[in-house]
Amino acid sequence: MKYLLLILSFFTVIGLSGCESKTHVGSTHQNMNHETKEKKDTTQVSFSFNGTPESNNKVDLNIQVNSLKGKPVDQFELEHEKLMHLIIVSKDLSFFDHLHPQYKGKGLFTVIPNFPNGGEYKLFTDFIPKGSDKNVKSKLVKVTGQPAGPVSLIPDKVLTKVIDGKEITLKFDKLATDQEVKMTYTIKDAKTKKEINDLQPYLGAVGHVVAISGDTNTYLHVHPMNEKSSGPVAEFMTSFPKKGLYKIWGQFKQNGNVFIVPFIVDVP
Ligand SMILES: [Cu+2]
Repeated sequence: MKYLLLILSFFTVIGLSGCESKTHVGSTHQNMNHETKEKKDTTQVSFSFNGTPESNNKVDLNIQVNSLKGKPVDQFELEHEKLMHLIIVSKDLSFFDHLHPQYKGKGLFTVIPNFPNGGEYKLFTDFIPKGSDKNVKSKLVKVTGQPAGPVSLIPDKVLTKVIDGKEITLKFDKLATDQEVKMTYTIKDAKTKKEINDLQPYLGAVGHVVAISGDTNTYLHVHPMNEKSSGPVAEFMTSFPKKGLYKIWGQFKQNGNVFIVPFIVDVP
């Protein structure tokens, strides 16, 4: 066990020195060609519902985290104020939710997700078992109920949006795969165009960003470089492992309200 921990901490050091950014790459593909950035998963996770998941019907979701040998993992480290983060998206990425399941002990987390429609959803969970590295696990689930009309993924021509009275602009220093890409959000008041500088920490940082590829196989959970900022700028570094469409959700907080800013980009 000691040796395993030694090996794991060795990988952690390598992982951090090889990649300065706070990007976490997870993928449902086992044979990704990104071993250098891919963190080693040390757990197996099972997702189960107490009943049939159905739109607009409350059913508990259980997420059980076990070691690779099948024993419950019972200690976790806080990651941005929470023991577990759960991202739920519809298969077409039109729906997004970010939840924090409650820890019940012995590796079991529970949460009541809200599925607005029937159809397929992908769940992504990330967590850090104590003494280990960040693990990312995902699961595709079918939800019964009236399906929503399909929404196709069309890249935004202009990366500026007005949400909750705020005008948010996203800029990339470049859009390319396999290299560090800097993403800069600038947030202004939509009416007065004044820069907003009273953003509140959301989960201990100025903002959070999740990016998911159009095929839902790639999941990036990115934390800001300027965590302590209160606006108007929030900067993130990430790396897109493959080309194609991504939907990117930025989450920020002002006046006690979290607002979500979605953009769709095509990474050449
Ligand atoms: Cu979270």
